[in-house]
Amino acid sequence: MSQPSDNPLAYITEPLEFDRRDDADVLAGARDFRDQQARRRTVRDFSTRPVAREVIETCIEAAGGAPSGANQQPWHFVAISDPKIKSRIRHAAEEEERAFYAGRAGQEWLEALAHLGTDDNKPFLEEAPWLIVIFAKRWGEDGDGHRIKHYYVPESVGIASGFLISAIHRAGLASLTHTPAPMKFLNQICGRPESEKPVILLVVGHPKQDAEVPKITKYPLREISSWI
Ligand code: IYR
Repeated sequence: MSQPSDNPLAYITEPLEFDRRDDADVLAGARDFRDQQARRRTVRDFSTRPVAREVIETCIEAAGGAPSGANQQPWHFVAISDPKIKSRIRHAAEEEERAFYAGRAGQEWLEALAHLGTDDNKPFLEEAPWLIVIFAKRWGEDGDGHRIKHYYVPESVGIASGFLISAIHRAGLASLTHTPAPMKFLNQICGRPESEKPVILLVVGHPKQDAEVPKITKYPLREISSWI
């Protein structure tokens, strides 16, 4: 193990903790995860059944394990279960969405969405037990209020969001990646600074009994990959 030093560019290591597996186990693990992920669906019919805060905390910890540019971890998660705040978010989101569906989106976008059956009515923002707003920290700050440049912010936050969605699915819960546009109102409601940009409003909970989802298909391996 290398020793700490006063050099700010010093590189300190620790032994890698790693589960080493035989080839059959590696393949079984890959298949297992693929099959598990294939059962994830974006859900819009949420039950009001509560979910313990500890579950959400644990899933956010999993998201925080994502890789990020220069390990700057340029994300912040605001978890909301307060019904009054959820109601404010619903009303603010629906206001934006009314304008979106009434024409701001443009014909091409509305046509692309038509098969998902979405509209400006967002009852899940009040019905689901948790909303998690994922913020991207566009820049950091040192102790003196100077800006610190962050690197690969959209990529890092996208990866962490994927970790979070997978953690929620693995826990046996459903989620919806909701993106009211614009979503600047979330800075104000969540009390987050200008340096942070809300990127996803993740709705989390149990699906309603008899929930329905749009009938969609995923592209097969040969269409999403090339092999060299
Ligand atoms: N934000 C809107 C519209 C919407 C946009 C895309 I791209 C989607 O994949 C789904 C919906 C809404 O949430 O209804």
